[in-house]
Amino acid sequence: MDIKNRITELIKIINQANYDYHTLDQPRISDQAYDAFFKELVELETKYPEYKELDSPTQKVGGVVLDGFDKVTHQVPMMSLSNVFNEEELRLFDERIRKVITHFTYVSELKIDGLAVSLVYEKGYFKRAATRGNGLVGEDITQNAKTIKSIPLKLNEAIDIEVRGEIYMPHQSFKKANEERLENNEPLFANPRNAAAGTIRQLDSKIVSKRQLDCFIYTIVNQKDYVDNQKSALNYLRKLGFKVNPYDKHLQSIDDLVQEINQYDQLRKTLPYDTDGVVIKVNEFDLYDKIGLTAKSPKWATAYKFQAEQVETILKDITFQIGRTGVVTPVAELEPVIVSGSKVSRATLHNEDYILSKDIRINDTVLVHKAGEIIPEVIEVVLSQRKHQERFVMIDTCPVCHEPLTRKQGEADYYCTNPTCPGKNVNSLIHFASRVAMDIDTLGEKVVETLHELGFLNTIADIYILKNYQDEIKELPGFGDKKVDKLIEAIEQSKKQPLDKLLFGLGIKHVGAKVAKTLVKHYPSMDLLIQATFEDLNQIKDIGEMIAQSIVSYFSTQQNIELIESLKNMGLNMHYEQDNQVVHMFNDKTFVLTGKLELYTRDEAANIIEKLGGKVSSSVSVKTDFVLAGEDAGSKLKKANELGVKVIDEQTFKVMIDGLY
Ligand code: 1X8
Repeated sequence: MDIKNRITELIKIINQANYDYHTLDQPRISDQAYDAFFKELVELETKYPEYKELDSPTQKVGGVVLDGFDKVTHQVPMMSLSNVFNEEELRLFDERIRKVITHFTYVSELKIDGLAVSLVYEKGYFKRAATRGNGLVGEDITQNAKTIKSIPLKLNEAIDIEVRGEIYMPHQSFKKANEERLENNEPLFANPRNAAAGTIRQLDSKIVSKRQLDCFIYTIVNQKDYVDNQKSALNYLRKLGFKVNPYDKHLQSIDDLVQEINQYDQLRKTLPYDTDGVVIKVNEFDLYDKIGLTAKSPKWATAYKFQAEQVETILKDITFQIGRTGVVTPVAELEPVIVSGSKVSRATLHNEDYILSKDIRINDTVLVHKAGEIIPEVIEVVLSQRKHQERFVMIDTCPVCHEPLTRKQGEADYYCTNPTCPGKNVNSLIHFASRVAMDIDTLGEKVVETLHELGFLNTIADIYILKNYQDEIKELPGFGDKKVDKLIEAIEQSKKQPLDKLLFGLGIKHVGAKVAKTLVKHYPSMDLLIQATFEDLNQIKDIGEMIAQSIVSYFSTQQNIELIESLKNMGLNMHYEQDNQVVHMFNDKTFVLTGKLELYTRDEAANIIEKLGGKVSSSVSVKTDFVLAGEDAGSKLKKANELGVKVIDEQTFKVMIDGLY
């Protein structure tokens, strides 16, 4: 088959697989098969860019980096929906329509909690995606939308059409994104909607691609040109290849809807994405003009908003947690309650400003919910229940070491700046040893705490002196010979960790795993980094003023320099080696092929060698590294033997390429 046809075929196979997996939720081919097709397509497109097609799925991995987003004027404004919050308001909505028309039906759909998006297709090909913006003018997010697997790059009909829907972040992607942010010391997304909003505004579409957003489409612009009613619109959108939420219902009256609402409310708790209500639309498009619009929203549709589960409980106390950077966070100690299905006894109060702005006081009755159905949060005080509670006053000394706390200008957080604060240190030791930093797996939280309590561990440097105390430690309850030997071994091993892991492990404020990696790429040794000035650092892409300042400040503290000196003396790796690209043993080697090959054709063998960095030559010389000899090899084999060139057979060749090819 010729290359162009193969590319077309691969695009078809992969797009179908994407559709089955991401739109229908019914995968039909294995991940391995998918990966193999994808790899083949990438290779062919790289080699033959002239055959790349507009709907190629390779665009879904992103890669375009923008300076900013262009503005897009919507051909038809993107309206918002009016809201109703209870049955009474819902019936009023129905009555207002009934004043104008008598015979009509409704369609109910789930309201997806994400960001509205408009997609334009020309002759069936995806052209542009835009955010809602202010309804009239939005932002061009075409590159980012392209990475969303359920947004088709080509429709099943070659039509011009604009459709609208909601981009959202499924719970699973949200969890993953926050796990990553936690590892990188970045602030967590409060809920999937914020995460989706933050993601879609990324200028680097590769990041968007990794975050795994999704998109439901629910309406067609100028829909009367295509279909007569909403039910048909949804079905037509499905037919075109869009992902349409499956839970729409055709209802004869508002009574039917009232009946359905509770079921929707139950259903939504089981779904892998957030919904915040039910959208109700009059089904028949020919009635829309008669029903009309308000300035902001249509009168033929509304959103019935679900109540987010909020539960009352007593705030028994406010305690303080100290993190490894020294940030002191107030925590609500609650009378335990069940919120959205699980027990909650503690909730974050964020910082002093949060508590004061809501005037939260100990012994108050408070309303608790789960932000984004996940993170427990105190929303507000039930003031009617307040008696004589005293105003909250932020502590001014560290709850652990009792040294004064400081609050920097322009920041909401208080810090314990005592470098030897034990509260800070246990956490900083745990972080240092953790898998994401120095990866000393036998030095977990409990072991650190015990060794810290007993005075063996105070600073990071103490970890590397533990071996001097191993006999003592072996006597401790719960330790024993084997465990301590393993611990010491793991500590020794950790000395070889890459420099970025060490940097991340030190717990320098604002230096997460990613920043650490960026730093070592620019400063491949600790000494170079220590000498870097604020201006040097600030010039690096992704290193802003705040990070640069924090690094300079860390390295200008005598204690920190001393710590690094002792770590250096104890033999920790202070240099960064650029990512060793895996170099195959064929790299830069010259091959001569001779004789009759059984497993590969000559071309195939030559191809493999070249892909792995080698060369194929036609004659044997002292410069030849390998002669691949098949059956009936003649003069070339003889020459190789004379010159002492290594001769391999096909089986050996296969073993050599296996695993890496
Ligand atoms: C917003 C939304 C609509 C639908 C679902 N989720 C939303 N967030 C729907 O119609 N199924 S309609 C809408 C709007 O018109 N602003």
